[in-house]
Amino acid sequence: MSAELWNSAAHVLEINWTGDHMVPSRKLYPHQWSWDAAFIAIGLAYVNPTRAWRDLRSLFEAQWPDGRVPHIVFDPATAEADYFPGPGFWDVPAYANRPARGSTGIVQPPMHAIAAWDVYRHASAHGANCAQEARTELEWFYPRLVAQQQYLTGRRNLGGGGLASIVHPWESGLDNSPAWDEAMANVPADLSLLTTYQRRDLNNADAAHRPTDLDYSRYVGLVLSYRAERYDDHDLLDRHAFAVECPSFNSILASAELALAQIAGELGLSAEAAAHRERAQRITAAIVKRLWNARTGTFHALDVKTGKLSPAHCVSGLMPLMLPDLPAAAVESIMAEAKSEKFGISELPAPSYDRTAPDFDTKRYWRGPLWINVNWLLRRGLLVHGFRDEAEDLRTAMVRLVHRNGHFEYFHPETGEGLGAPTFSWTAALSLDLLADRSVPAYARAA
Ligand code: 2M8
Repeated sequence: MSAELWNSAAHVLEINWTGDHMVPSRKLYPHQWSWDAAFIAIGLAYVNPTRAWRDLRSLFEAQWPDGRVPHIVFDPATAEADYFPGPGFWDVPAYANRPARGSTGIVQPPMHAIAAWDVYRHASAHGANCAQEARTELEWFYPRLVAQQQYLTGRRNLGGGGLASIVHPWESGLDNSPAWDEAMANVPADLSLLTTYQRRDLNNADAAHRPTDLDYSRYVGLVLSYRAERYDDHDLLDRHAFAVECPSFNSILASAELALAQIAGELGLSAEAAAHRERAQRITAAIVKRLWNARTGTFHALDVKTGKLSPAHCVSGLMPLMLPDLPAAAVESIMAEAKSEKFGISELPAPSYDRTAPDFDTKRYWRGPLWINVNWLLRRGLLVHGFRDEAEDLRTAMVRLVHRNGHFEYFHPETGEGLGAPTFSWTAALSLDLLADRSVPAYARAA
C-alpha cells in the first residue's frame, strides 16, 4: 500500500507543477495559494527539495513591503476569466507586488516557517548539494518569515490582546466554517454583487459542496470594503465589518515562532531564537486568555467587533494542541473533545465540524467534510503532547483514507468518499509526509 500511495502522491505533485510553482488543482484553483504552498513544500521536500524551495520562494517573491504574504499569487498565464476573484478584481496597490505576478491583498495562516524548517531538515537526507542549497534558502527566508510574523502580530493585532485578527473568512483557510456564522451575520449581504461579479468556482465544482451565494456575496463585499481602504489596516476595526481571532490561525502563528526559533538557532542567532520562543509563549497565553471557554471545554473564534466567542465547536478549536506550552487542563479538555462523538477519530479522521450539530453538513466544504491538512496539524498536536498511540491511529486513518479514495481535496465525513478536486496537491504532499515521517521534531514537543 505504501509504495502505491507514495507513487500516486508523487504523480499528483508532478502534474500540478507549473514549472515555477504548484497549483492546488489544475481546474478549480489555477493559481498559487499561500498555506497550500507550505503544506505542499513539506511533502515535496521528500521527492524534489529544489522544487519545494522554488515553490515557497515563488510565493515569497510576492510578499508585500509591509510583510504580508498574499493568500493567492496569480499566474499571469491564467486568464482573468478562468478564476474569480482574479487580479483585476483585487486591484492591489502598485507598490504591493514588486515582481508583478499580481496577488490578493489578504493573507492565510502563516504555515511557512514550519514548512521552511521541515524542508530544511529533510533536505539534508538528499546529499551535500541539497544541504548546501537548504542552508542558502534558510538564510534567504529567515528575514522574510520574520517580516510576515511582524505584520500579523503588529498591524493585525486589531483586538489589542496580542493575537492576529483575520479580516476575511478566506484568511482562515477554513472558508465557510460555522465558526464565523455569528460574525458573518453582521456583514451586509448584497446578492446583486453576484450579478456584477460572477462566481467561477461553480463551473468546476458542485454547488451543494461550495459556500452558498449568500456567503459568497459577503465574501465579495468584504474584499470591496478592504480594497476601498487600499488594504490598509490602520484603524481597520472601526471601518471593516469583519474581524475575528481564530484559534487555528493563531496556533499556527505561535508554532511559526517556535519554528523561527529553530531557524534562528541554526543560523547562529541565539538572541533572536530566545525572542521567538518568548513570543510563542506570549501568543499561547493570549490564545488561552481570549479564546478558551471553560464551560464548553474548547477553543472558539472570537468576534473582535462584538467581543463574543462563537458557540460553534469546530476542528479549529482543537488546533491549540499544537502548542507545547498549552496548560495541562486545556490539553485534557481538547483530548476529551477530540475523542467525543463530536470529532471522534476512529476508522476516519476528524471532520471539520461537530458531527452532532444540527447543521452538520457532510458535503459543504468546511462545514462537515474532513480535510487532510487540519488532521495533519491535529496529529502534530497529539505528538507534541506525547499521545503517541492516538497520533499513530490518526496517521493510519489518514493514509488508509487517501489510499482507498484518492488524493481528493476533502472527504465525506461518514463514508470517506472523495469530494472536491480529485488530484489535490496538499493531500498528496501530506500523504508523502505521513508515509515518511512518523516523528515530530523535539523542539515542538511539550516538556
Ligand atoms: C479554498 O479557498 C478558496 C479561496 O481562497 C476557495 O474557496 O475558492 C480553501 O479550502 C483554502 O483553505 C485553500 O487554501 C484554497 C486553495 O486550495 O481553497
